[in-house]
Amino acid sequence: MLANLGETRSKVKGLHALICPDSHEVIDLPHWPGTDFVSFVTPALGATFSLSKITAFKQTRILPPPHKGTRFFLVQNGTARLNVDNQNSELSDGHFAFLPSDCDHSIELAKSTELLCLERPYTPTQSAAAPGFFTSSMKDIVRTKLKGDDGLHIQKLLPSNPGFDMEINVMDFAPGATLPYVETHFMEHGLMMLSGGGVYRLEDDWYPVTSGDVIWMGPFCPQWFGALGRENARYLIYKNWNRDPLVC
Ligand code: UGY
Ligand code: MN
Repeated sequence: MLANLGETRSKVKGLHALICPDSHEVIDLPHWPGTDFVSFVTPALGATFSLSKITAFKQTRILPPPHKGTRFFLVQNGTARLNVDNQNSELSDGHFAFLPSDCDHSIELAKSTELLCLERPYTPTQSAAAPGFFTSSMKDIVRTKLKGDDGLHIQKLLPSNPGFDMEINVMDFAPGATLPYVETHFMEHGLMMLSGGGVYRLEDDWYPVTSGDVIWMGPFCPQWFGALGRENARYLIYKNWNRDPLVC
């Protein structure tokens, strides 16, 4: 019997996409040598950023991207040694790095290391200088309640300084917690479910989602989430931020 009858949970629609592990396409990219590369979100969908998963199948060294954009990566498993200006940072599970445009760097990945990587062009502002390179760890970022809800917490991985033209947050929902209302906003999102699951409303569709699923939400995509099950649902979410809608 055929194991796969041409079905997948993945969906691509006008203002959103849900990309699930059962439809991942693993490719080789010359500037990510020694890795399996899965691209979840790119400008081909209508997004202004790219979001990818990288798994090193051997020890390897990665150089800056072939574009002038910002690179953000999160270590999801294994270890990465980041070199910037001859200074090394050892990054393991839950550590992340922000690398501004034109930041010369290299990343040594140990075999089996997994990264989630977001890249996008930077939009400067006259009111603040472009931010510099930094690294941190999710466990060192404070957790605060969102809109006073005891069941919904947020961690802001990037500083709130207006030099940053994006936010990358972790949202943590206790079982049964939900976004307070259906959001519609001009910012777009890239999201990866880190643990747990629930139901995501995107435009007029409702999807069961679980750990490993990735979502792109375009500008003004109506969106809502409710956590289901017995463990907290956590997701990492990117959005463009701090810029006038006529500028970004
Ligand atoms: O920051 C946000 O816009 C976030 N609350 N959106 C979302 O979780 N879909
Ligand atoms: Mn939102």
